[in-house]
Amino acid sequence: MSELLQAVLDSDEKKDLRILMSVLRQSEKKYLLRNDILNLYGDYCQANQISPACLQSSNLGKLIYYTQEIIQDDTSFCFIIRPQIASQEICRLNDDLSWDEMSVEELLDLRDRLVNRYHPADGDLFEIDFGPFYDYSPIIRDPKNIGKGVQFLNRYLSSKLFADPKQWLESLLNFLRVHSYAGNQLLINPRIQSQQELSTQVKKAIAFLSNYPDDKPYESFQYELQSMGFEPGWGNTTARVRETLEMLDELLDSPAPQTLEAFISRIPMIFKIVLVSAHGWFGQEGVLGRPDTGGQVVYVLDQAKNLDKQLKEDAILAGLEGLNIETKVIILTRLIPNSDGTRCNQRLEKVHGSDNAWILRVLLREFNPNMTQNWISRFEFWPYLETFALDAERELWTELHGRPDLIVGNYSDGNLVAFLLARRMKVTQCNIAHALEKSKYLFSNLYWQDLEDKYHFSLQFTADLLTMNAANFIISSTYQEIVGTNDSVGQYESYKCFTMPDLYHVVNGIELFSPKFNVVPPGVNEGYYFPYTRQEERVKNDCDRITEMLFTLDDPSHIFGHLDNPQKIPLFSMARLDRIKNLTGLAEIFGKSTELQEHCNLILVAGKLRVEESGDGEEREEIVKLYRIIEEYQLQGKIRWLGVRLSKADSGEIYRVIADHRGIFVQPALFEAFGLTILEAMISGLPTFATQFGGPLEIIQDGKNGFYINPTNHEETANKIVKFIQECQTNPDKWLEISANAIERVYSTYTWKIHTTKLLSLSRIYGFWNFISRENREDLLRYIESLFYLIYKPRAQQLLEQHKYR
Ligand code: UDP
Ligand code: LCN
Repeated sequence: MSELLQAVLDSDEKKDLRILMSVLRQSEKKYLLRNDILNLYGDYCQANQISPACLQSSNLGKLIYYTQEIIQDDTSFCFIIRPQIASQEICRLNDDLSWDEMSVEELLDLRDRLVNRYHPADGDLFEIDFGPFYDYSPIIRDPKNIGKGVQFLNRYLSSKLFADPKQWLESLLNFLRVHSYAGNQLLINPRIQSQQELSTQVKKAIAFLSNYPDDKPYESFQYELQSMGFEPGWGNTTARVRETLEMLDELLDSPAPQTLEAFISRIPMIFKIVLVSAHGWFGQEGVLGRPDTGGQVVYVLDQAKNLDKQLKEDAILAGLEGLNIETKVIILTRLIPNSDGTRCNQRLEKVHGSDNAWILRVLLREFNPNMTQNWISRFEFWPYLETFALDAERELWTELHGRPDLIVGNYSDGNLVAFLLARRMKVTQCNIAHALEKSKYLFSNLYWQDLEDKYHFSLQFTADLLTMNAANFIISSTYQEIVGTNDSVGQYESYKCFTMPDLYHVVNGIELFSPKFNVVPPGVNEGYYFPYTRQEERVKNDCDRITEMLFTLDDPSHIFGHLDNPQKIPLFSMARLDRIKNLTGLAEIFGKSTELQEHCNLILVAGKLRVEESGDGEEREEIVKLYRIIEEYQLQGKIRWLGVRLSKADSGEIYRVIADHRGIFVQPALFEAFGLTILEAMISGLPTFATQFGGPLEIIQDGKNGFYINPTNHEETANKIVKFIQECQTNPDKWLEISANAIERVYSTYTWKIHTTKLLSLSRIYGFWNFISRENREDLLRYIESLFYLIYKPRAQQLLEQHKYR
């Protein structure tokens, strides 16, 4: 029942709806998306002299505001209404203004009909439905708690412990029993056989420890504890061991969610982690900015370094030093023999600045060397993943001398490999999407057949469905990555129901209310990116070199353009040169605004300068477009375009040099899943104007520590920047204020320390959850396997056939 629609029909706005429907009938578009609907409504308001403000107040306005899509049928309209985050109503509104609810199945059929892909005579299309598999698992109720899965799970588990202590404490006891390292039993030994004994012995151990000073090392009372039933893993000092035992004591007596979380987070069960980042160029130098090679590489490397540190700290705190525990992090990626000057052809490479974090590169099997010896676009990578996972498994056993304790997948391809490995090795699986392509490309599923040659979305979306459901837990960088905002659909949400005409219908692709979702944003590498004001940490020579490179250096092989007046305010942006990043859009915004040109120069670090040097289709198109815009708006003398590969240190210094010049960072993407450059710019102290489409909405608080822009509205974006520049002219403190707030925002909310502590805590809690609910997941995993073998694999093999002839 749609209250929004009914409210219009029950009021005198019913006649307005009728008029709007006739306007809709005249529209050429049969399928209207939210932007089309708002534009059409705007035109309708103007024609009927209605104030557009009624979008918030009138019944019809509200209905329009919450309608995501309208599809025209012969005698009706289908309204897809999203009255609140993560919910959907599908209504068929007939020409006589009667209406009824439509099922998801009917909606998917209608969409197929719209693209002439509906063939009922041939029988039904295969339906994918993950819904029933979530029936047994706990579900969050309030949408605002989506993404706080672990908090919910802790509450749920502790209430179970409370309500049915006999069964749940037995599970906890069994869980404590299973931990060991290299044959050494951890936590408890067979002297403790029952819940009752556990409770008694915990109290006894606490009493025993109360006689010792807090800082007495564990080794000095290890044997006494052992005789009571306790093995290493409780802590490294009296205080730490006692604290952990007290948590358990409290949990056994009166379980509370915070105690459960704190206790499970201390269990020594994660020593070895595999991070899968399968595609592209994964390296530490000379790879950033290449096609498909951006934030994910930065994220995974920083995460690996920080996990390496944290694992070590945790093992020491748990009192395991005496066991010579080896903690290790492996980044698993592909080996690229023709490595174009990078180290991507090396099998093993140590992560700089880490103790025991490594990049392990595994060769793809040689199907057609023209493909497998070279870089392969992420859109073409699908056929190689299964054999890559099989070969990688062998190498991981060798490198780790056993199985890892956690496997984290990155991006659709890495998540598929993580799923295959986790299933085979029986390990907890975590997914990180970084960016799901489905919502980046308009109608990517409806017209998948037309896009298949270029993008192979049928493989990617199938892989996404399998892995997001298989994962024990999913980390997202923002809340809206999961379920969007009040007026936009989330990336994961877009997998809830959709059609892949002629292939399958997804009637329930993911449970958004599942506690598996957790928002854990990344941090920024504070060794490279830090405020411009920290002069003592900056190297003068580097600063001078970068200043010259940005503003004056003449190097036609890597730098295009010279500045007539290098003193103007630098408007700076840095991104891979792909369509969605929209650097060409920024050049257009700049080109169209004489005011911006009057005050600023535009400086871009992006991709390559010459089409013939690029092997990527989108990059080539963007290069051509950027030159065209420079020509069209006569931007010579006002723009510098640097096609350079920067070291991390240089990319950090670039932001600071721009800040020295009181510059501005602009991130104009048409959609940005998160946006690490925004964190980098902000921590350096740059006032940042970033796209309102995607993650930046959560990073920046508009007007306080940065600004939102709508990069599709060129005039508005230019005006917003000009307004800020004018404010800074009348009040020079304005720049300093935003700059200081930006720095504060990153340090308070986006650090790798926060990220890794949370990630490891999640891994343990989901590991515990996985342990006590394992048998319940087997049916789901079998379903997923069937989809993998019956849908994914044959399609991957078809693509491999095509690759044979390249
Ligand atoms: N980057 C770079 N050189 C370039 C382009 C990008 O060093 O020419 C780095 C940038 O500093 C950031 C990352 O690549 O660390 C891009 O991450 P972001 O999340 O902003 O975007 P993505 O490329 O992942 O979509
Ligand atoms: C991929 C993206 O597109 C960016 O928005 C993210 O910041 C990056 O991955 C790291 O997660």
